Amino acid sequence: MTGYPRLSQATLAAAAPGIAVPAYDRAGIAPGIVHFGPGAFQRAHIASYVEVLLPADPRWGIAGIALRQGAQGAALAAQDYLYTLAELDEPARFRVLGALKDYIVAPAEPARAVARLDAASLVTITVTEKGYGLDARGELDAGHPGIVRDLAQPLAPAGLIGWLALGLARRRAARLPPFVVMSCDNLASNGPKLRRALIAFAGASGQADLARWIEDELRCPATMVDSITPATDDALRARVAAATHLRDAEPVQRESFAQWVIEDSLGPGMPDLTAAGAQLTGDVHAYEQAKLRLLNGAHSALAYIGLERGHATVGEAMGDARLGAFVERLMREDVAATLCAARGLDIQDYVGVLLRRLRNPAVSHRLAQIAADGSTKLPYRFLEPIADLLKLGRPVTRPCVAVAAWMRFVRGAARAGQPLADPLADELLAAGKACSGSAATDVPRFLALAAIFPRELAAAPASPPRSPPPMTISTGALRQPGAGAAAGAT
Ligand code: CS2
Repeated sequence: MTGYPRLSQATLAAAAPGIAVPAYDRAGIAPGIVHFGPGAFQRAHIASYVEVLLPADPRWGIAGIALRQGAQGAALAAQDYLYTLAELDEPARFRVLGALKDYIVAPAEPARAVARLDAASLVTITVTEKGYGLDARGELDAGHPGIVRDLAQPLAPAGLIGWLALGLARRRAARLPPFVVMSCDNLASNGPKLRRALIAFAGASGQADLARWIEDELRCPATMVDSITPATDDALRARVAAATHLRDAEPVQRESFAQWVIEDSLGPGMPDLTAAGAQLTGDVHAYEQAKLRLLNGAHSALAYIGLERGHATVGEAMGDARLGAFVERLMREDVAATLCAARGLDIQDYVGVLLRRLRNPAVSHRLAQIAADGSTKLPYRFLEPIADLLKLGRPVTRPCVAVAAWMRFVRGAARAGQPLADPLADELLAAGKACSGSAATDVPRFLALAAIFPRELAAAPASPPRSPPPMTISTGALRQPGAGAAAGAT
């Protein structure tokens, strides 16, 4: 592996035969897209759609803006922002993508970030759920430390909302139309939430005119993005070098399946993403909800229950007959009942496709990766479906088992003195440490975390008749399929 040259524009010609590399003139590509959060998901998913457009339309190169320091930008710069995408299938497919034209670490080079934003027509975003500074209701959290900081210094922002507000204020001052802003994070109603957060931020920073202008002018379409993207590791680097004959420090990998559903409100002057395979629809909410509750919900259930049962990857957890069957019933019998219909989306067929994807032997997806940031994922993956099931008078046992498994996961980390990757790590570890082992007192400690559990849900009396209490801290239902969760933590 070490004998191969480092991937760069100059070494592209050395790529192994059959490896697709950018065949267009990269020097002529203008970065019409700015992307906040140019991590593995964006580079594996969004950039692969944009790549398809570039030979015919050179306006849509991507300038990535990272909001935190990290080594990735320098590694990508050393390869002229080229990197390899491995599509995991039998056999895997490798191609070098050239859509990324720049990668700016905003705290290090704020002026360059501003200049890129000034020149963008479309701003796409993957900063994860925790990057928005929203409260449990999905509104701007004016007490969030990052928001407080940016409200005090709107001309030198650090967070996503502050940066977007600055870019929009500059457009307005220059009497130019705003860029289109597209959240591609796993957040229910991501577009409307982002729009409301920007309006609230502009208002709270004393820019009432900007708030009104955003309200009147800004397009913020909702989107659903989907492709399972395991984190980059040395095994991938070695595989990529062997296949491409080039050394790539920052390759990315994903399943070959990819989906991008975008609310049909982009307006004029946008890249033709449908030509690259994206779907435009008026029904994005239905797609988004089905994906978040079914795929992401299944992922989190597999992560917290699977880790407890000694599994390391999604494939292993799905291969555990009891857990696989449990997750299928969670999807088909519980979550499916909470979803709204959309044209062209048959929920039971969709579940069938998801189950095949979760069992794909070509993808090794670590449960620990999915288990991170539980406090931001639980609400739309489990709590909203639980609230809907309660309204429908249906049992909530299975989603509650998944929530209970998350509580045990947190408690386990606290007891073992391990760190927790979660924006609420301090509060969660404190709750976990205070656990005695009795569900009757431990569960309420977690339910009291108002940033995660809405008051009404935490106070909800147990579910419908004959169903066990909703928050039993046990995976007992797995051991007794159909019998409901057994109370009591061990
Ligand atoms: C996963 C997602 O890590 C997680 O929480 O559930 O990253 C999931 O793989 C993607 O949303 C799939 O599109």
